[in-house]
Amino acid sequence: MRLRSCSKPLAAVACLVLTASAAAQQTPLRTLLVGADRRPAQSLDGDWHYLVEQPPARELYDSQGKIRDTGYALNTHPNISSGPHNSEYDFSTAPTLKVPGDWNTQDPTLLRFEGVVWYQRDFDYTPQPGQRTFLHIGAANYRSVFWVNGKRLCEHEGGFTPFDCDATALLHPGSNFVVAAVDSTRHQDDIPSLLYDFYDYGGLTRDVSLITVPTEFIDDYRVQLQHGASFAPGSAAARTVAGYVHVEGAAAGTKVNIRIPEAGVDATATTDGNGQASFQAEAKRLDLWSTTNPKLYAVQISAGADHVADQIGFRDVRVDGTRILLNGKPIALLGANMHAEAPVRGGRAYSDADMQNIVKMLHAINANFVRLCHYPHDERMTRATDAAGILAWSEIPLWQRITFSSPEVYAKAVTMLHEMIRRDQNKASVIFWSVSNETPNNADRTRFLTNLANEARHTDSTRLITSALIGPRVSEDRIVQDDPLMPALDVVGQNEYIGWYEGTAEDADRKTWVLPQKPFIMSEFGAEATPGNHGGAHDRWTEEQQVNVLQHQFAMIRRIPQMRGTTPWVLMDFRSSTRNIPKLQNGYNRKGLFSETMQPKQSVELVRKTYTENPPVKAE
Ligand code: GCB
Repeated sequence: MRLRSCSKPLAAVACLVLTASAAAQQTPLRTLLVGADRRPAQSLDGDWHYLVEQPPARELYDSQGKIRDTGYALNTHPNISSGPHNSEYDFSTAPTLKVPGDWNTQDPTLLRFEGVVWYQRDFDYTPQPGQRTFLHIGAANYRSVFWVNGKRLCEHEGGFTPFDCDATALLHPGSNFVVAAVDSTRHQDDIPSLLYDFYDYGGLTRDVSLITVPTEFIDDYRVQLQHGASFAPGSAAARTVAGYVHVEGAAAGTKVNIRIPEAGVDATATTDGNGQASFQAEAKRLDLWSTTNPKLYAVQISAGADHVADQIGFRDVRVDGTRILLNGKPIALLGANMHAEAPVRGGRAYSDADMQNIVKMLHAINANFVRLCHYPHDERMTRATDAAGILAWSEIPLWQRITFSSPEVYAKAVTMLHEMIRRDQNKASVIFWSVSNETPNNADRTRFLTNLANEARHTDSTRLITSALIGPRVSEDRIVQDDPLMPALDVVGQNEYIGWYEGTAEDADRKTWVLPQKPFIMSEFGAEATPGNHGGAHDRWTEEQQVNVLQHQFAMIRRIPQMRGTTPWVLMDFRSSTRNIPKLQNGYNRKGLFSETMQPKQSVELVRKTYTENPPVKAE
């Protein structure tokens, strides 16, 4: 998919123009380079000057709410000692923020700031003839606008997915500058909308770089185990690798080469009129990726002068009745939820060290699964789960209530879904695309999410589509889940907080669940415990009560035959502006098994022991 850049105010979806024609190749593109993190790049991470704009942010928006291309965007310097009075800002002497990184945890005055922050940095650049250069942005929360050398380059909406803007025509040899305005202001028609239980970390929260590619370049590829392989006893081992490579700007008949030397794959294919080359090749030997053997292969893709080298695992995931099969074998998913919150340092997670700390905590509970909440995490996270053999659930930030009746909001959701899928479509660990979390059961919502789930399946039929549901019909102790969204899902996530938001931990012992014949995951349950706070099993906010709630939950889950996975809420305490009980919460949701500094609460040992010795769910 490629997107032409456009100048409509901040509505990326309005700019979505699918183009198939190679003839339009000189038009600036906004695209999404698959494997961007694997390409040689000129990093623009580091110190960026910044200026904060208080609402209503008139430097960025005119009185109609349209983006202005004047003022800060031009990065002029004030005449301080001579000449006429002109501008009253100066990036060159302004303080700096680190990119990647949220602004909230870097400047104490911005801890709770939600609004517009302007960023600027200089960089040297040497154009290379016959090449295109993209500004790659890993994520900018929530809306962002970029100017290069004083000219508008692109805009993006959505705080958790990457985008690439073709800056070729705006760059020149020598010194250049880029200005970005990032707006984290909440609006009703955003995704997420006005209210959510996680922190609105603003800024350029992920890597920024310049990626240079030839005029004809690989922008998209999928290299996977052929879906639908037979794993039946006696059948030949599944080892057909299949997929496609898309070459932007390529004429029909362009040769594409896919090599996986260790697996003995050396395939060639040719592009069709849309630049797409499909291939299928028998591997001489192929170790399938699994939780116990997370084997990744070096994959080399080339087309003309362009090359991409990736690391890809090959596996199959599917549903059979109420079972989830990984490489043909039933699997039980034992995990936890996790926000993209940096352990110890605090703020948005972005570094390899952050990801390794998260993996360390998952290992500590003997998890083989993680639900990455409630938005796509940094790509380093799914690289880390690929390497560690931890299966992952990835979700778009469609949290509880959004404007389900709006076609514009639906278009935004589709864009976010595509951006999420496209970035991680070659990650073996990612087995679930989740379309939402805890949405109200009504006709608009059901239509919206059913269409979105179908869109997800249509875009990627090799993974399972899910959503975390809430609010089943409760009649005394009988819980009947009959949400009409379920037919659109392959696997159903069920959230509930018996013992915390409702009743006592022991109430779980009496519940019976009436669920359709589908695989379920108990995707949220838990209780808050202030780290180091001790008391009896019924004393709220204590580690002992958290353990008690989880114990009764595990016992209840064990009695539900369709349950194939559990993810307690949540692996680690996380910052939330809605959690304001002094001393007990201090701005953090305390349902973590670990504190925000990775101190294990008593529940860590309970979960580890349960997952190791007596798992609450069976594979079949
Ligand atoms: C939920 C939400 C999650 C919250 C959690 C809580 O149901 O899905 O985002 O953080 O409950 O702690 O209330």
